Amino acid sequence: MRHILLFRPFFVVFFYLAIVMPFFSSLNIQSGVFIVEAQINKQEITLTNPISLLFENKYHNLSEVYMELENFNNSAPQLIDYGNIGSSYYNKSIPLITLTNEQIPSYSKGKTYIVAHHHAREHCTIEHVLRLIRDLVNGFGTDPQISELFNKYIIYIIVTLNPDSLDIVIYDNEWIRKTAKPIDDDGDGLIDEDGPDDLNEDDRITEYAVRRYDEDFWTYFTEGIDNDGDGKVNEDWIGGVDLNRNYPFHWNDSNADSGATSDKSSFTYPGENPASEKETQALMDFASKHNFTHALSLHSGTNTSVFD
Ligand SMILES: [Ca+2]
Ligand SMILES: [Ca+2]
Ligand SMILES: [Ca+2]
Ligand SMILES: [Ca+2]
Ligand SMILES: [Zn+2]
Repeated sequence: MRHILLFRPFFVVFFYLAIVMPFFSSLNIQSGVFIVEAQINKQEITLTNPISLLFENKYHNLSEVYMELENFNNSAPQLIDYGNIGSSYYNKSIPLITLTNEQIPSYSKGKTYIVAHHHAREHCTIEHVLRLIRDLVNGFGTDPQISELFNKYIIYIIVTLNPDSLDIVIYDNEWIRKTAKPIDDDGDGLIDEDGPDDLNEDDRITEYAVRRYDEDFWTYFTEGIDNDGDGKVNEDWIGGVDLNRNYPFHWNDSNADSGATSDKSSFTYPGENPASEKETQALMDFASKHNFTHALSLHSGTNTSVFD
């Protein structure tokens, strides 16, 4: 990096003398690289400062997530782009926020992406990136390190890769992990017919563990009844596929840490085929379009950073 910075002025001068000046003089246009730099300095970036969350003290549902991103984008359009990388099984937008100082050309900027919320119940990662966007934007122009991030890098943030699942996990079943795509987990011809039930009406699905006196392991159950009378309880929840097991890399590989299973009711069911899910394909297409130097995939459950 230090090399590049050292030599860049020479390169710019060379570039200007050898290519830009002849090009523009041939067009008889009084412009060039240095004029562009001057324009950057003249323009002011105006922010509704500081930007803040519309829904500060609650977990966001999906429409609230979209409202936050719209509001961010309107508050700092010169630092934020709001788009999507595609759509989910139920055609919900998979939202993409792009952070950079848009007044500085992007051709030399390093690119990083952060993806949140593969797993439904790990939606605190959405809360994390919403606050990350807010704090980065608010730090621009006051915090030198954050300003440098905006000037030299482009940070892409996929706010939820699994938008279909968010309202289900907030309003219905806080334990779901996979996508909301309807799948017949137990092969009885009915789809998603027997998920957990809030029997004591406390607005939660209680999970409990049972251990027999002669066993040394615990078995976990979720609150519910046999909704379809097949003798099994909670055997076919809403959804779905484990998006984080659906990538082609070591897909359904019993030798990989992620393991293998064809059990559709498993929390780690990897789907029918590698990259079978729209959401997986959207992220792969997005990643292949850019030359990313870093990528972060956010999950929750343990306080761990895993580097590859
Ligand atoms: Ca079924
Ligand atoms: Ca199901
Ligand atoms: Ca049942
Ligand atoms: Ca059943
Ligand atoms: Zn996860």
